[in-house]
Amino acid sequence: MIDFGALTEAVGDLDEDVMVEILEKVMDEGGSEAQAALDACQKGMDTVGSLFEEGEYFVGDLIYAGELMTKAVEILKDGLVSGDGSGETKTRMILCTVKDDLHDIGKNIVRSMLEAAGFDVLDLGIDVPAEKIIETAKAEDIHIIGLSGVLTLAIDSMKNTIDAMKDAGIRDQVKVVIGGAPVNADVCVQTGADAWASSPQTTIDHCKSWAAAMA
Ligand code: B12
Repeated sequence: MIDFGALTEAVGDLDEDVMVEILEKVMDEGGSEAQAALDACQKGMDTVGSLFEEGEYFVGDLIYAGELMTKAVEILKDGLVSGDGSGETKTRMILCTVKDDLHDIGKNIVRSMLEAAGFDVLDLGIDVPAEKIIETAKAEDIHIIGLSGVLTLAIDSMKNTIDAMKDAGIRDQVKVVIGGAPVNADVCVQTGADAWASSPQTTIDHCKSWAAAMA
């Protein structure tokens, strides 16, 4: 029996030893609870964020929390990914963190899971300006774009990016899915994206249905 509350607490307390111990137990038991464990870790990151806002934690703690989350994904990876894309022609897509935002842990998780689901993901990295995304989509003939952002100001960057796609005349030819902590249905409407997701699985579902319609 996995104690997910203790896992959330360990991440919130930045207690690497306890976190690793619980995650290894999840994998020793076959990894079927890997997604639930990831969700528990993500809740722990919310605690870290709140303690940062309250002045209890500092930027160094955020950096360490990021390293913990990366480690958590490394341990859980085999339980998170359900590969079914091998052998098929892979749909290429772009994924990146939008301009002015440097957070990439969530994006990297989404990338790993999209790849496992059979997508060929062109990861443009962090703090990516609209021009680079548009240039790449045109040059590589890409029709699915995932935009990630964790800061509130990332919402503006997402909107600006999608507006720039309209100005460049490619908006009708691409599907855009957005994600990250501040993203919800309202933000989806506000930015003009086609879809939004808060979990990698929902992201995969959107991208798969678009890829099927484009095939
Ligand atoms: C770790 C962290 C950092 C690390 C990031 C390391 C890294 N390599 O990413 C570092 C130290 C660099 C950092 C820096 C800063 N941070 Co910071 N950070 C965090 C923290 C604690 C965790 C973020 C995280 O990784 N969460 C875990 C991941 C897995 O969750 P996720 O990103 O939401 O991803 C999931 C889903 O959203 C979805 N998803 C993600 N991407 C995508 C994309 C698509 C297309 C789809 C469909 C789905 C999807 O799937 C993922 C998996 O389930 C958050 C607090 C929090 N609760 O989020 C603060 C937080 C985001 N940071 C914050 C701040 C203020 C900062 C700084 C300004 C601090 C400073 N004074 O310097 C800088 C900003 C730098 C910048 N310009 O971006 C604030 C943002 C406030 C705001 N509302 O804008 C937060 C909320 C903390 C807080 N409560 O104050 N940070």
